[in-house]
Amino acid sequence: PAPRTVLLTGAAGGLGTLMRGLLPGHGYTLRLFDLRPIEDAPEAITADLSDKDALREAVRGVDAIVHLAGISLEAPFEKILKSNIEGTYNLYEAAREEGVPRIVLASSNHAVGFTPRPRGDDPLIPVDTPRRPDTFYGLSKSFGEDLAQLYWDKHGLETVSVRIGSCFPEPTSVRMLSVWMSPADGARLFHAALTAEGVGHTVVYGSSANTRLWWDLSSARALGYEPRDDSEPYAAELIAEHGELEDGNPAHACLGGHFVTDPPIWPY
Ligand code: NAI
Ligand code: 15L
Repeated sequence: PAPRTVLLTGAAGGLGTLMRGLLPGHGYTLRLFDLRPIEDAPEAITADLSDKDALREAVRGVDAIVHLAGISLEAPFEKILKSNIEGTYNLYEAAREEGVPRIVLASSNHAVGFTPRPRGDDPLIPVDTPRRPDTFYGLSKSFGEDLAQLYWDKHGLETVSVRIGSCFPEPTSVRMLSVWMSPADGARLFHAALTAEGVGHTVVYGSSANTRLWWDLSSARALGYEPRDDSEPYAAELIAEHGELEDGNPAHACLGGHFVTDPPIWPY
């Protein structure tokens, strides 16, 4: 049977707020979890991913989990370790103990951020390209994908790891013309990831059907995802404002964009 009750972690965040609006339209009843209280949803569970008892209770009885909670940008290693690495482990342990069959995991393009972006006739980046994290943040997403593989191989807990590009209401940079995922396509992709049969551990890129796409969406399409949006209508205005991506600019050279060149955040 298709999953109906879904735990949405990170529900107070940007993507969580978008998905709170959109996933019910695909037939889901959401249980919400976040460190931060959610003003318009007093029933939401307000807890940290380090709180194992709260997590265990939160996952009890749900059909699936969409795991968005965590630090969503580069941060000192200790913080990434706590929220993204230990936090994701705690979530998987709670799911295993409570028998939740499937997790949709918010991975990120930054797990492969140091991969040079395709130019000209170069092929699209495949989903099995070697991981090349561009930050400790990207490294934590790389860990999440490996954790998901372990829990599938060892415990039969299924995951779709979604290497999200940029999911915001509109693309706001020239790079985002390639990596943008419209919120509506994001909900379509999460829906496909929640309902496709026999996913084991599947890794997909998360974006719309952009004209300037950099990566291969075929593993996402194989789940039944049919993107409907394309960033191209935003291209002329963004390029007029910012210019095209420059060939010699290292911040424009790789999938991860400026994450590749941003100075490290101290303390390590
Ligand atoms: P966000 O920073 O707006 O939201 C993250 C939420 O997680 C926040 O509400 C925060 O309070 C919560 N959180 C952080 N640490 C927590 C902890 N220890 N325990 C409980 N809750 C905690 O980020 P956004 O943009 O909504 O992203 C959601 C997820 O998707 C993140 O995992 C991010 O890495 C991933 N992602 C998002 C992309 C995007 O374009 N929005 C792109 C690629 C990945
Ligand atoms: C991410 O992983 C971040 O969570 C999001 O805020 C954006 O920076 C996105 O990647 C991106 O690459 O644009």
